Amino acid sequence: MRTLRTVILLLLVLPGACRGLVIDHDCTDLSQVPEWWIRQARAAFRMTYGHTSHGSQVVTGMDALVDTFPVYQFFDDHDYYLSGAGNPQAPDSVLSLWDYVPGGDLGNPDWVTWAGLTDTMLSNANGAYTIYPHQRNLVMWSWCGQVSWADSAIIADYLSLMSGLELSYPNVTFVYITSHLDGSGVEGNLNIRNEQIRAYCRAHDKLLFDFADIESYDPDGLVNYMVLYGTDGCEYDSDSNGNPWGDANWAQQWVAAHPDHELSRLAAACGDCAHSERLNCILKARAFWWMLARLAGWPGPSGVAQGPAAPGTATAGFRVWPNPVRSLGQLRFSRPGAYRVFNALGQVVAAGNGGRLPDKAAPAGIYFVRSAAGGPCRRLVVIR
Ligand SMILES: [Ca+2]
Repeated sequence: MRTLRTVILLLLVLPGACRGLVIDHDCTDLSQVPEWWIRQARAAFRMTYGHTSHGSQVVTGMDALVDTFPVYQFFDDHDYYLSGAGNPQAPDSVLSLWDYVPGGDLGNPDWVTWAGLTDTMLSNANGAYTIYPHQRNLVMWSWCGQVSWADSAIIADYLSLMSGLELSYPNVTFVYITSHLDGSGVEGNLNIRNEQIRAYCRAHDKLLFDFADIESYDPDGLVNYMVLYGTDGCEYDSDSNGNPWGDANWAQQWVAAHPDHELSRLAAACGDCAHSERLNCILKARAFWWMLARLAGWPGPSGVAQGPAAPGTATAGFRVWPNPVRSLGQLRFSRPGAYRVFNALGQVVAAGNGGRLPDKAAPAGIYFVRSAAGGPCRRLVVIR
């Protein structure tokens, strides 16, 4: 109990600038993300993605993206860890993505099985993995259509289970997610439940991949099609009768209006996008890579220091690099002073003066760096 109180207290005193991250329709323009950060993300993360058909949209788009732009390399090396070294392993510089692992989705076969499967996978409690630890540091699950009929208690349970996993695995980043559109508009149960997820993530500084918001906008971002009863197939109500089905389709319209745009070419090269238009899969994939770049340390389009010439984060205050890093002692700071490094629980794992930290190996994961002189804290990725 004392430990729990301590954890809660530490969470409360986490630096205010260590905010959560929301990935939405404003996060699909990868031309804003320096390639250097994509490479950092590839090297930093070893993830799992449990999903069924709707969730496959992200990976379908990633496949199309890498076919045109090899920098977005990823590789599924689940068999290597599952069955042994005879199977191929993702190179250190390539994103390791276990696709469809664990099986099921957030509502399939029920509302809670995914959490137990995640726990078993991460801890290898059933000994399923021949090679362990398998070094997973990013876990994502998606919904199928279940949020359309979920009530508030079910969503509260989802959020609670996610938070519980975060406490059990402080060096693993967990991606919260909303569910795809279903044509029920602003007042529909789906949007109300998605808003419940968003509110929780905002209030608790979580990482949210806003699946529904991404498919609510075309690349111009001027119209919220969810309000127009947008569907998972990108249909919307264009004649104000409240019925989107068989009506207009924003993805088809956008591609027709921009036939020579890079996005249209990518969409044309994309395989079947489950339940949806290929443009939607491309946008989801681009948002996904944006998310990885942010997690790897890219400060976002408003950041000052971007690209290989200045690989730190420098929106204000101080910069710290390299990021990702293997040992805290390798870190360098743009100004001298006292620094502290927190883990995801808000616990101080290292502290030092003069712009140096003890040469300490911390477990791989996401950390936060704070300067005693103030300013925003910095997200730091430690890799092995
Ligand atoms: Ca209509």
